[in-house]
Order: sequence, then structure tokens, then C-alpha cells
Amino acid sequence: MSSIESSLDAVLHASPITGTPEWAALDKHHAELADVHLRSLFAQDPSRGETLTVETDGLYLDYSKNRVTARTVELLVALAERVRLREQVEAMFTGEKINTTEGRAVLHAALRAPADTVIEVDGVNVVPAVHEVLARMSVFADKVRSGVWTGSTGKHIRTVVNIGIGGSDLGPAMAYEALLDYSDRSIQMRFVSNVDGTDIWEATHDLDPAETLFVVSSKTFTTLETLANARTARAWLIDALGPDAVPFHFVAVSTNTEKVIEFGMDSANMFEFWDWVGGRYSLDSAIGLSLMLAVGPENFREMLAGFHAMDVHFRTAPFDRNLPVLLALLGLWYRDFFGAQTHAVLPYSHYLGRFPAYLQQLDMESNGKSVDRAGRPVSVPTGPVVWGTPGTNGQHAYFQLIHQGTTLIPCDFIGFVAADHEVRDGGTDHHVLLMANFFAQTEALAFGRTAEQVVAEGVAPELVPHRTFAGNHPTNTIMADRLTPFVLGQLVALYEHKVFTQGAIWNVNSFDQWGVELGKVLAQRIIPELSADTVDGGSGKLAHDSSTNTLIRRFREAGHLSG
Ligand code: G6Q
Repeated sequence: MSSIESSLDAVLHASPITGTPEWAALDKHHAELADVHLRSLFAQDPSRGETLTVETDGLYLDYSKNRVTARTVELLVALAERVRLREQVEAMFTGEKINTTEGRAVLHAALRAPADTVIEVDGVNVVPAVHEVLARMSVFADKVRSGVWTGSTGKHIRTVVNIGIGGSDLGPAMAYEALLDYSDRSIQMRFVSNVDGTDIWEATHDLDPAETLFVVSSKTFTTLETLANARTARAWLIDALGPDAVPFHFVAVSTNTEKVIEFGMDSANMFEFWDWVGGRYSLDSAIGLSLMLAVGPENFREMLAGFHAMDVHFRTAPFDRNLPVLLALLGLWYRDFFGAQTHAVLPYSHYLGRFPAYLQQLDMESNGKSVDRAGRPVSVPTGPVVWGTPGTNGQHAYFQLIHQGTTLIPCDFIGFVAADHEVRDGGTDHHVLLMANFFAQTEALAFGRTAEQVVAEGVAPELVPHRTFAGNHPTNTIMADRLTPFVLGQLVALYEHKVFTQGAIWNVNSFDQWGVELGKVLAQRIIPELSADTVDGGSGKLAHDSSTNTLIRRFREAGHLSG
């Protein structure tokens, strides 16, 4: 047993974190700080806006508008040390099977490692295979983008439809939108995930099959939604162009060659990845093929370089200067000590419109756990509800609750110095308007507006309580020069490692997702029950609870299915 394995074992079976002196110290510190206002913290230390900041490769984090002092950070770092975070990080990066419930290594970092890196799983260096697949993807993407690869009738591919769901959809869909400005606008990407027939219908009804390429993305190649959509897409294509057209218009991304062949696809048209890539961590594997088709191999590699830069930072920077670790510790501070149930991520970039939805899966599927790695109930609240939409839209909707509601909602504000497009409203640059709001919001959330200030403005006395802002709402500000492929890679890896760090401290397995299984199993049981010619035959022999039985009967009696 290696020293990492033995220390991991110790971490796994460690007694609950709440029983440690580090937790007790934080508890005590929280009691002292709970009622301290950010106004006082800034008054006591006017330079905190300069000191409570960290930067790595141009990505800047200002965490000064958090309800912390330097002492809080020290105590939180001590907690990270207590769970041997550094060793846990090394265990992941060196291919230990830290996904213990599935017996798998967790090596998304290998997907962006330079070609000369050695990372072994079961004694085999996985990095050469990663680069081989990347090279194949690049050749294929170049062919499609240049028109060397055509449809069966010789027409150029104009639309790529990615069929996948969950981790095989959210990453590429988010990144395509984020990097739209880097994409070849003559090829459009569409993403189909939902088993609701509307999704595939809307994605294909106006397309010319002769100009359409389907990328069927599925790690397992057994996922109900993806296979149903892929079968429908194939039938749609065959209907127009005949069965011989399929190899020109379908490629697969999967770990499961057998199932890809069984589906009727040529393994030569398959791009591989491996069981040590978790679905929600797979954007930079072959699952990113649609993205590469859109932005080209060079931009894709730039994105991987951004991921790698953040990997190196996470692995080497001291915890109190480490962006992912700091975000994780701050999140845990609010979740476990202030009882915050949700965390908002608010990108002030229209291109990052899907980033919060992507993070929802990354965070909530990873740390939405109630037992620890040894199977015991956790002793503290784990992953928060993650949500958000791009600024400034949210300001005109739910920001009211963040400013004046009764719930504490820590927020990450993400913004960029440079505009993506020079757009002026006749006089003022839109980016100035956007960023003025970006800065104003964190200022308003932190400092609010006191009753005295409101009175001094001449507001009628009965309106003063309504016009007062308590402030003391914590925010992180994350800024970069511009949203480039490199920066997108940095941002995604930042949150990946944040989630890892929180999971490591909570001692949960951030890499399984058993919670999504039960619904899938029950749906399989219900599928035949919805057809008139099966067992039940409408005779009332459904064996669910009375609610589910009645709902199913109501659906059937209304004749929603012809079968
Ligand atoms: C992600 C999950 C899940 C998965 C989908 C699709 O971490 O495992 O979202 O990505 O269920 O699975 P397939 O890629 O196997 O179709």
C-alpha cells in the first residue's frame, strides 16, 4: 500500500470533521464574527480590498467582500490541512482510485496534461492515449471545417447536432455558447438532450439531412434519452438519404466500442475516452468534439491549456493563495457555519449564459451527498443549491431577494475587462454600462444603505424601512481580461477543483451519482405500463402507490398514447 493510499484510508475513516479542534475553533470564531458587518471590516482594514485578493495567470479573485478576516482564512486553511487536502489532491492527480464506490480513478486532469506527462492507471500511462484521441479529433474537425469531409451527397456539413445528456451535453453546450465568438459561423451547432420529442424535432425539422452531422455522445452508450434521440435521428436521415448515408453523417463519442457497433455505427467513426473520466468532468475529453468542430483544434487546445494552468495552480499554490481552495473554504464557511443553503453564480457576460447550469451539475451531482465515503451519515450540511443567470438580467428579477430578503445568498460575480464586441448606444459603450452594474452590485450587497443615509436623502419616514439595505451580503468577484478559450478552461477547472476541495473536507465521494439511478429504474418499469397492449391493459392492476397509479391511469384514459 502506497503512503498516499494509506493516508487516504485514514481520511476515509476519519471521525466526523465536527469533532476536530479545527472545527471547534471555527465555530468559536464564527460566534465572534457572525454579527460583524462588512462595513466594520472595511473600516478596520481599509486595505483589505487589495490584500484579500489572489491572481493566477491573469484570473483575479477579490474575496475581500466576504465576512472573513485573515484569521478566518487561517482557521479554514487549518481545516483543509486537517483532512490532508494536499495528499488528497495528489491522490487524484496521480491516478489513485479515489472514486471508491465505483472503484475508479478520477483523472480529468490527465485530459489536459502535456504530452510528456506520465500518469498511470493500473500501471499504464494514460497520457499517450489522450493525445492520440486529441490528434484524431483534430484531423476530423479540420476535415469537417474545411469541407474535405462531406455528407453522402458531397455537400458540406452546415449543422452539427450533438446528441447527449447530462455530462455529455451540458459541458459542450455551455462551452459552445461561451466561445461562440471563436466559432466558425458557417457551421452551426445544435444540442439535443431531452427525451421529449420536441427537442430532436426542433433541432432537425428545418435541416437538410445532406448537410447534417450527428455526434452521438455517450460515455456508456446505454443512456435511454441519447439512444432514443440517436435512433430517431438515424431514421430521419435514412428516410431522406438511405442507409448507406449513415457513416457520412454519424460519429460516436464513447467509452463503449461494443455498444457503438451494436448501434450500427462504424468503430472507425468513434472517438474514445475512458472510465476514469466522469461524465460531468468530460468536457475536455472527446465529449468536447462538437465544441472542437465549432471552434477548431487550436482554440480547443488553448482551452485545455487554461484547464492545465489551473490544475498546476491548484496542485502547487499554498492554500491561502489558491483560488479553488479559497472559493471552496469560503463556500463551506457560509454553508456550514452561516447555514446558507444556496450559492449564486452570476456571470456578467452574455456568452456565459449556460455557465450556471453547467455548474449546477458539476457541484450538485458531485457534492449532493448525505453519507460520507465510509457510508456514514454526514455530520454537516454538504453541497448547496447552485443557481444563477447572467447579469444584468437577474438584477431586474431575483436580486431583490438577495438584497432585501431573509435568506443569506453568497454570490460569485464573474466579469471581464474587455468587451467582446464594441457596441455603443450612440454614446456610451455597452460594456461600460454592464461593468458599472457589475461593480455596483457587489458594493451595494456588501455595504447596503443605512436608515440614516436614507433619511438624509429626504425619504418619507414610513418608507425608510423599505428603502434601507442591510448589506453584509458576501460576494466573490472573479475577473479576467477577456473571455478567451484559455480563460474558459481556467474558469471550469477553478470550479472543478473547488468542488473537489469541498468534497474532500466533507469526506463525501464527489465522483459518483447513485442518486440519479432510482428514477431511471422506476421509469423503465413504467414504460410498458403506459402502453394499452401490456400487462395492465387498463384493468387497474398497477402496483404503485395510489398517487402514481392514479396519475398513470389518468394519462392512459386520456388516450395520450395510441399504442
Ligand atoms: C455525470 C453523470 C451523467 C451522465 C449522463 C449521460 O457525471 O454521470 O450526467 O453524464 O447520464 O451518460 P452517458 O454519457 O453515459 O450517456
